[in-house]
Amino acid sequence: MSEASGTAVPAVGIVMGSDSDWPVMEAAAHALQEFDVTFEVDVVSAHRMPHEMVAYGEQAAGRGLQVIIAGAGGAAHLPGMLASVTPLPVIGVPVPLKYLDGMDSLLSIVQMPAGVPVATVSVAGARNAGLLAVRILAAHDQELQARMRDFQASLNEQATEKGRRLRA
Ligand code: RP5
Repeated sequence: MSEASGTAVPAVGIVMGSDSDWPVMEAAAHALQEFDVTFEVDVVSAHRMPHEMVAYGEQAAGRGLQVIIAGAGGAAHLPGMLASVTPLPVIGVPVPLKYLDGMDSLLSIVQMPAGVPVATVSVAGARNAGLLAVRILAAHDQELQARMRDFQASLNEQATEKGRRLRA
């Protein structure tokens, strides 16, 4: 799945350690689609294809990507290792596996050493990863920022309506 059209460079790179992460990670893609943000999707395993992983991170900014969303489960080193070789913002998504309820993934991603930040979302929080990427891009895109404000207003309306129903 890729929204990148022709030779145009997408704004966001969504990568994951395995295709088994996709059922969690596709929510990031859907969030980006809602805002018409272009993206690419790939498997870049930190442990099974380390050289390709480093190459992806080293080339990302030069290719024109602006944000990387990286998801992995278990010993989830992909987001942190990408952050170590790219100047781009990296958003980490802890993918829950069969054991430990995603705590292993969460702690592997969130406990980064000072100087190498990864913006870690909640366990299986790929939708928020996509929305955070939109916000980062919107900092220098007034039209995108306006759409984010509209989205936030819609959340407010939905929450307000829930209270209205409860009170009725
Ligand atoms: C991690 O190992 C991947 O990110 C995935 O969450 C996990 C299991 O991978 P598979 O064995 O399903 O390919 O690196």
